[in-house]
Amino acid sequence: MPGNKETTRSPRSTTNAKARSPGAPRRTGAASDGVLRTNDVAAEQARAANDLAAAMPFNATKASEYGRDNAVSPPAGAVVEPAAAALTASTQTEKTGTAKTGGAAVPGENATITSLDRVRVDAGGQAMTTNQGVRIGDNQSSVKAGLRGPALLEDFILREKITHFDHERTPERIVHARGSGAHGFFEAYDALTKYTRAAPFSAKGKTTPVFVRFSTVAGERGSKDTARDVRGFAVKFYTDEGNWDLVGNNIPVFFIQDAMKFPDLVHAVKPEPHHGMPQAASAHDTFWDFASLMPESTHMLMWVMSDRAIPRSLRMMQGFGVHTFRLVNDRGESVFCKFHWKPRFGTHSLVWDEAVKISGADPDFHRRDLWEAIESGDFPEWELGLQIFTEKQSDGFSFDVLDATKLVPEELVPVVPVGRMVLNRNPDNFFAETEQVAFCAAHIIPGIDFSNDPLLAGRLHSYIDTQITRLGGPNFHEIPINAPVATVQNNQRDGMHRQALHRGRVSYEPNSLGGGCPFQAGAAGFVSFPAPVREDKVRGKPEKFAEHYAQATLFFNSQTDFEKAHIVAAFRFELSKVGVPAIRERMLASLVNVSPVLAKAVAAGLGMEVPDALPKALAKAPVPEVRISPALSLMALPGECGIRTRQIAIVVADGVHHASIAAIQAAIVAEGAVGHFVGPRIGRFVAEGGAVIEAGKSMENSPSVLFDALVLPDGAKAVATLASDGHTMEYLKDQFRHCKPILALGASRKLLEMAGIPASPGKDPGILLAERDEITGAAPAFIAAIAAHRHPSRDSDPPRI
Ligand code: HDE
Repeated sequence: MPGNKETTRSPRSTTNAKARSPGAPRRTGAASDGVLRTNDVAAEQARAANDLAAAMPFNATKASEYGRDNAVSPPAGAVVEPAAAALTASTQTEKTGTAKTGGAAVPGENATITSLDRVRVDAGGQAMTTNQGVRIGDNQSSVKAGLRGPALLEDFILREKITHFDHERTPERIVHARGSGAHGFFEAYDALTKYTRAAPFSAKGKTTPVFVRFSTVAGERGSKDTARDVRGFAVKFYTDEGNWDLVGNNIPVFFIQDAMKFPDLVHAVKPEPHHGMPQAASAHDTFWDFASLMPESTHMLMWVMSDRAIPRSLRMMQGFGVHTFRLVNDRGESVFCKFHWKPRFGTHSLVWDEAVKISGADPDFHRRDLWEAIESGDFPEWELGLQIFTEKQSDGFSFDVLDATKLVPEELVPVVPVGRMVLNRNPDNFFAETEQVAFCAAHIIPGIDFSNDPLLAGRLHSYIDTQITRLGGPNFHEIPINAPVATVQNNQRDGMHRQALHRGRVSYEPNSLGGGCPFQAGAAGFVSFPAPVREDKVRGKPEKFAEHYAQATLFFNSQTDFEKAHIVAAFRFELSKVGVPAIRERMLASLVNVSPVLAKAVAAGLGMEVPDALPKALAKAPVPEVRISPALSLMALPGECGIRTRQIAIVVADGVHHASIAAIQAAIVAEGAVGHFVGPRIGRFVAEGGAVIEAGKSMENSPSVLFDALVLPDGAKAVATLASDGHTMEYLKDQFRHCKPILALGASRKLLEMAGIPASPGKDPGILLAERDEITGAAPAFIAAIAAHRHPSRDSDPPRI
């Protein structure tokens, strides 16, 4: 009877289903039941299997496939324990192992999962071999008919090597191709079982391994790190109930509302198809053509034109799940939720001129920064926070929580901290881990579920679909970095590059020949939240989605003055790169709806009149709950780490005053920063009293944009050398323009004067002067100036020097 749980799980078999144990002598024709039979192994096995099959006379859970109660609380599958393990084996020889086969399958275990140790390779002390394990005698020359003769086709070693090389590249991701990854863990502050049964939140202090990949969106795999772009923030939680991927961005909203428009968006922002330009940039006609015709993108555009799109470090940006998700507890109750990652190092950004110059000086700037921070034990860390609200509550909001172009202001629903994530290990191999990792928005676990966000729905399809091409087939989940630590057991079989050796002949369910295994987990497994749906089937959008500007205005008005100025400058830059004036004008008309102040400033920067406002899709917008949200400014999260991991350039040349630069280096290193000696060239320099200083970097190979702060040395001879080197002025001017701290010791204040840098003590807390014997007093002020990250009072557009 449907719904009757008592009848759904069959009792364990008591049948005497005994199998011949491998290695035991074969029975002769005379069996114990007195019947004379051929001693045929297949028939013998079939008889033994019959006992197992007979223990399941009917499909005991069939009746429970029907009705609502069973849908929300499905029964576990029926299981019969075989009388002997060999009954469900692929082969009775399963224990006759060699060095290759190993032993028999360990009951219930899937050896393709577990830690990455099983695939780590170390060549230390080993001879080189082919892929077939044959030792290679000579890796220098190909086989030829005579030393000057033609190379021979039989050279399987050469051909294997070249063939593998020819196929070393896999297709890059269509979007988010450029990325950097790291391992770490998530730790729950407390049990969150009131809201969710999700494994990572099941107990206070519980830790779950994670792999994180940060990325830019538009650029190709080899593109620069510091492009103006959204950053991907994808976290794979290897939970003990399966993998959960929180595939988010560093911006809490998105450009579009419906998955239907995603290919259009991506085609618009990617290099233009006729000439393949520009790389990793939105500053071109097709992007702004699309954006200005899609007013729902305006809110996201505000974020992308802000300094959020040029982070100082991947370690210094927020992450967001973007969509509204559901949390579901073990009583089947659900609330809505938004995911937030807040960096312990604070939210800090570059400025545009700096980002442009860094992309030439070090296109791997973010990848290097992440790698070096982890290598030096300064582990990046984020706090996970949740905005939790009920569906009913959200019905009353002025915006629709299913619309990914809207955020839920923190002033409306606070962010509750629930745990922390620490990245404490770099990958062993970039390709095997960072490149082959496959995230999927559909990878969720019991306790988490989807909302009806139509953008999310498209993502649930897209990720697996794209991996099939990118990673060469449907078995990418078996690639070690993607394999869960929870066991994987199902009846999916075969396909390209299959690794699992499934034991036995059963690959279907229901079955009796495998003792019913693997069986459905019932209510202990993933059960979809039974969200009611009673609507007409339509291709359309809800009315509330028609409001496109209120949160763009909220974002702009919540920024500090210099953040607003940077947004204006970014729009000016991007639109100035648009060749078609009508597109510029259309975009400006859209900005009028965000803020007349913004539109006027951008128009002035483009030498244009402010046009009439773009007609709105919704004439009368609902009154927003929040008009200013301080949390939307980068200034809201200065961080808790002071100057830890900051990179400081200490310029040196022959004749520097040694003690003062040694003292300042010691002071900043004591605070966890890195003090680099940078010379007109690399190598050794002799200080005033004969002491030697080694410069690991030069002004040529490491321009000042790569550093967070600058120290200029005392010492007349050194200052004279630096004054005559053209690099020095660029060094200083960039530091000044980018509002970064400069400490000038003793005679080096002359260099400030030469660069036109106003050095009146006290006026700009980021420009510090000190004599050689004043380091003890100057160091704390310099450290405070670095911790402040930027000194925006110096910010002027156009730059003063
Ligand atoms: Fe993605 N996205 N996306 N996306 N996305 C991909 O999957 C897609 C969206 C995000 O480090 C692709 O494996 C569609 C929003 C990240 O490997 C692809 C839609 C958000 C990453 C794909 C979106 C994201 C991707 C490309 C609209 C923030 C990189 C390669 C319906 C919440 C993950 C791949 C990594 C990657 C599809 C929109 C985040 C093509 C169809 C919104 C962080 O499947």
